[in-house]
Amino acid sequence: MALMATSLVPASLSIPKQGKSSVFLRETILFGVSLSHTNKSDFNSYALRSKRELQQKIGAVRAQTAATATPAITRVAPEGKKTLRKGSVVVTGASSGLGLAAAKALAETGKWHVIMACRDFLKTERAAKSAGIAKENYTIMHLDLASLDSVRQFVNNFRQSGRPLDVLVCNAAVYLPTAREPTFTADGYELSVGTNHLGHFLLSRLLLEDLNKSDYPSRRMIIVGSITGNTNTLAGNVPPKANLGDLRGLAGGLNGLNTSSMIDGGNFDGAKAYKDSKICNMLTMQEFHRRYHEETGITFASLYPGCIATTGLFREHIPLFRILFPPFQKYITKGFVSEDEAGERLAQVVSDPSLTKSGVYWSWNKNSASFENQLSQEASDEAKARKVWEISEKLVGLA
Ligand code: NDP
Ligand code: PMR
Repeated sequence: MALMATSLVPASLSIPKQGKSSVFLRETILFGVSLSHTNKSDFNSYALRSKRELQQKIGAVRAQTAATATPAITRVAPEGKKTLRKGSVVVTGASSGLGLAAAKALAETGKWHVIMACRDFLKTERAAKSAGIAKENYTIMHLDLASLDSVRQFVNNFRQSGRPLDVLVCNAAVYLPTAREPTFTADGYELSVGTNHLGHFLLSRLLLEDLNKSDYPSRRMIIVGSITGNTNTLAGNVPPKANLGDLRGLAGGLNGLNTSSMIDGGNFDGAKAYKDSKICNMLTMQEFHRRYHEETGITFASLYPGCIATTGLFREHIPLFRILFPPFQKYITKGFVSEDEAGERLAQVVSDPSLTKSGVYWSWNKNSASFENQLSQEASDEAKARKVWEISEKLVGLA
C-alpha cells in the first residue's frame, strides 16, 4: 500500500463536493493521506410473574411508556425489604470496544447480569477477565451475526438458558474501509450490511418476543447508530456519504452476483456499506418504535456514543489511519471519547431511569450530558424505514 502525502489539518477539514466524494475517500481515506489502493442465581425471581404478563395472557394491550416509576417486580429480601432483581442484558459484540466497556460498566453496578453475545468465545473470556468483570456478572454465549443460522441458534440457546431478557443491545459491527471487493456472510449478503444490519434485524425480531415476556419494569432494545450515517452533520458529510437510494441492491439480495452488493445498487465501497448499515440500524429502531412501542411498552432507542477512535472497529484500516485518527478526533474535531466513557454512555441508555423515552436517538454534549439528537432526513424517513423492514424480513426468512 503506497502512501503518497500527509497533510493533517487543512485538507482534512475541507469536505469535497459530492461528485468527487468517492474518489476522495476511496483513494485518500483520511487527513490528505493518499493511498494507491453462568450463574443463574440472580434470576430466580423470574418465576415471579408480573401483572404485565397476566395482562398479556388475557389479551390486554398495554399502552404505557416504559418509564414506570415503581418497579413492578420485586422480591422480598430476608430483612423484609423489597429489592428489584438483577436485570438481564444481552450485548452483542461485547468482546471489545464499546460493547466490552458497556458490559463492564453494567456489571460493576451490581444490578445487571450481562450476556456477552460474541463470535469468539476465548477472546471474550480473556477480554472479560482483563476488564475485571466478576464471573458471576456475565455469561458468554456464541453468536455470529454473519450467519442467520447462528443467530437462530443463539436465540434457541438463550431461551434454553432460562434467563429472562430485559434489555437487548445490538452493538456489534464490522467496518471494511480498505476492501476493494465485497465479502459475504454465510447467507451470501455483503458482509457489513449482512452483519451490522441483517444479523441484528433477525436477532432483534426474534428476541422481541422474549423482551415482551420480561417482567422487568423497563424493557429496552438499543441499537447502536452513528453520526457517520447522518448526513445532517459534518462527520456525516465526509465521503463516501451514506445513501440507501431506492433500495434496489437490498431488494436484489446484496449478493454481488446478479445484483449489486450495495443497498443503493452502486459499486462496492466498504466505507459506504458500513455507513449505509448504520442508517439501517437507526431506521430499524424507529420502525420497531412505531410498530411495537405502544403495544408492548418496550423502549426502542439508538445512540451515537461519541468517536471512540481507539477501538477495534478500525482494525482493517491502514496503520497510519489508526495512528492519526485518535489525536485528530481528540484535538481537531474534539469528538473523541474514551472507551470507558462511551461504555458509561451506553450503560446509561440501558439502565438510566431518565432515559426511558422510546424512538429516541441519544447523543452527548461536551459536558457529557445526554440529549435527544436529530437524525438526518434519510435516517428518519418513515417510508424508507418501512421498506427496509419489509425487504429485510424477506432476506432473513421472516416473510
Ligand atoms: P469493535 O471492533 O471494538 O467492536 C465490534 C464488536 O463486534 C467486536 O466485539 C466484534 O467481535 C463484534 N463482531 C464483529 N463481527 C461480528 C459477528 N459476525 N458476529 C458477532 N460479533 C461480531 O468496535 P466498536 O466498539 O467501536 O463498535 C461497537 C459499535 O459502536 C458498532 O456498532 C459501531 O458501529 C459503533 N460506533 C463506533 C464508533 C467508534 O468511534 N468506534 C462511533 C459510532 C458508533 P470480535 O472481537 O470477534 O471481532
Ligand atoms: Mg470523521 C465534527 C467532526 C467529526 C466527527 C465528530 C467525526 C466522527 N468525524 C469528524 C470529522 C471528520 N472526519 C473530517 C472533517 C474528516 C475529513 C478529514 C473525517 C474523516 C474521517 C474518516 C476517514 N472520519 C472518519 C473516517 C473513518 O474512517 C471513520 C468512519 O467513518 O468510520 C465509519 C470516521 C469517523 N469520524 C467520526 C466517527 C465517529 C468516525 C467513526 C465511526 C463510526 O461511525 O462508527
